[in-house]
Amino acid sequence: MSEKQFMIKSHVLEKLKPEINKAISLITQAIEAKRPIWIRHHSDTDGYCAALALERAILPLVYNRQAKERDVFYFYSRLPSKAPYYDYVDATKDLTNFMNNINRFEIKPPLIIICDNGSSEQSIAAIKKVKIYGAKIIVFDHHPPSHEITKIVEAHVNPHFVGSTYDISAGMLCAEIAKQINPDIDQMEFFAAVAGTGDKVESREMEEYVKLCQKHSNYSLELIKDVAICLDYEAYVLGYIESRDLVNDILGAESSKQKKLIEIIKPLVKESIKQQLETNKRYMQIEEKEKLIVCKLDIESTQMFAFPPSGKITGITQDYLIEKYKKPVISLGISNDQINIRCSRELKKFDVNEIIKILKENLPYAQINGGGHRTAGSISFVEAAKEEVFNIVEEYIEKM
Ligand SMILES: [Mn+2]
Repeated sequence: MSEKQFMIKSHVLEKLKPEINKAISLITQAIEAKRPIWIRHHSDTDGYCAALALERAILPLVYNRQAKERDVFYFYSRLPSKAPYYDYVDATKDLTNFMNNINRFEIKPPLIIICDNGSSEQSIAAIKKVKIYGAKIIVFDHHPPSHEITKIVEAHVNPHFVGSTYDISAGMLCAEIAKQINPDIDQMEFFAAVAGTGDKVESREMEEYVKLCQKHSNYSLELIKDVAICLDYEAYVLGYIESRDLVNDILGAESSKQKKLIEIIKPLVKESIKQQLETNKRYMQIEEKEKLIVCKLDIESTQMFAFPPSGKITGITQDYLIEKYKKPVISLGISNDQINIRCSRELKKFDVNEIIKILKENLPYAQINGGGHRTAGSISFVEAAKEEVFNIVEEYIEKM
């Protein structure tokens, strides 16, 4: 295993190698032993790329182990999760479904692979619950991780553990892992580039994947961006549905279908984002400070449809303001029981997870929840605490 090369050169990937190898051997052992493999993934572009990369690698190997084609159905499953963690409700559904299979068909409990979520504390109860019934767990994530998770899962791969906070997204990581599981698959550099684009990764690693794509005549920069936004939109449309063919075709399993799908989806996305930006520009409140711009947007009164969702509405504003002012921006999308936050990465001291910690300490009655990355995340609370939460967030921003 150790002689296998990654698609790109990266110190982060090299340092992750022992844990990656551990995860890969668990996956290949599961396939050999006819242990079902269930993939759970965040339902955004990065999460889909991560899960579909693994699916491309794993599914043919699962087929090879089955005498009858229809049996594959019992040995492989992939489902998106809307929550940014392994949701307790999703885990309970998984548990119910795999126990039904075990009781009916006498098969083993699954190896559950959680992609682009699963690293944070909020996943602990869900993971412990499915483990009581014999499931094994692998987590591939790039959100700030909890060491508790490492103690309860079979393998936990997360770049934070080797000192990298935002160089490699879950999709980039899983594209590499998929290629090592099954070297026969192609398109993995493309999956990695689309994933990184979806999660706005700006790293040397990201540049390498884009460079690899440019060597390939079919993967233009425009296609990478188009697929990233189309996948994001379809993720919202699909919700909890798998839709294997559709998402695979958007990623280019069948390129003629990919082209037709992009032709339909891209104008829909562009139009809804354009309309939302017009609304945001009119109703956002801008405060120009010495070193930064602070933008407040009331989501409750500016959101028309479910797409773009509140996080994305905030992101649209953020992108627009960075472009306009050429200095660091903090955007707050404010709902009655939630604040979405986007912050320029130059503001090194800013950390959404730190704000959450402060809020929890100061407002123990507000049911503070949330998380995400350092500069992009959300905080939820009981509606009654809106003013108090907002004051503390403002105080925190004052210190930047
Ligand atoms: Mn991600």
